[in-house]
Amino acid sequence: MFIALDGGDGSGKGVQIGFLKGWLAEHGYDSVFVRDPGDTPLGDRIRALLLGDSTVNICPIAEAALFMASRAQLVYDKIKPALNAGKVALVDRYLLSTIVYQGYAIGATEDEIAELWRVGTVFAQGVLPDLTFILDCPPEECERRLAREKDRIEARGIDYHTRVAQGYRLAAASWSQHAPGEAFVIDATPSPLEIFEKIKTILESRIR
Ligand code: Z5A
Repeated sequence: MFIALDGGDGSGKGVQIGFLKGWLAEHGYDSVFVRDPGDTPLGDRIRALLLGDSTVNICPIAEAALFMASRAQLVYDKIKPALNAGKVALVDRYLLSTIVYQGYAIGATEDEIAELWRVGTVFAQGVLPDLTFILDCPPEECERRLAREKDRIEARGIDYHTRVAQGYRLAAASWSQHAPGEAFVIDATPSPLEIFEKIKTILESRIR
């Protein structure tokens, strides 16, 4: 089974992934965890370029292509082998992030969004999550939670991140037109344990 956690930066993905890893281990599931972008030698270099190096100008389509290239390697090196071995693959962000950050948040049209899903699916070699949990958190609250230096994308300001939050809801609403599997929007403002209860209930009803 392939499970993705997605949502704005600071929405609490890392905390929920910690709970999920514990739950999976407790219930005897062998799992592999990866974060996107990164987690391969190529992906880590692309990640540093995309998020860390503000001296290199990257145009929007190149940015989308770099995120997709990092993911292609991650699928090839880690996700496909894990799934083929019968393990649960757990990812922190996936193609949905590209659809939202490089699509909706920059004002892409519905046709462009559909094209991004299509090309993104090719780069992901057709390997898409069975279950996607979207942590829905107001950008102002996310920003309050993140008391650290901002990366290139985090530094884009509140308007961009408001479009990111809206983009997640739009993507969830049109999910079945573009992707297999199921996506669930989870309110990320209650306590971490309350959020995990909701995720766990859905997971228990779906996991094989
Ligand atoms: N990006 C992209 O543009 N296109 C793509 O295709 C992909 C990614 C794949 C990757 O960032 C950046 O790349 C990201 C999108 C872009 N940038 N932005 N903006 P990353 O991997 O470095 O980090 P992140 O994904 O943005 O997440 P994060 O900063 O690590 O945050 P998080 O994992 O969602 O949250 P957290 O670490 O679990 O929690 C943050 C804080 O909030 C922490 O102090 C927690 O204790 C606290 N927290 C968590 N839950 C709660 C609740 N429920 N209440 C109160 N406080 C909480």
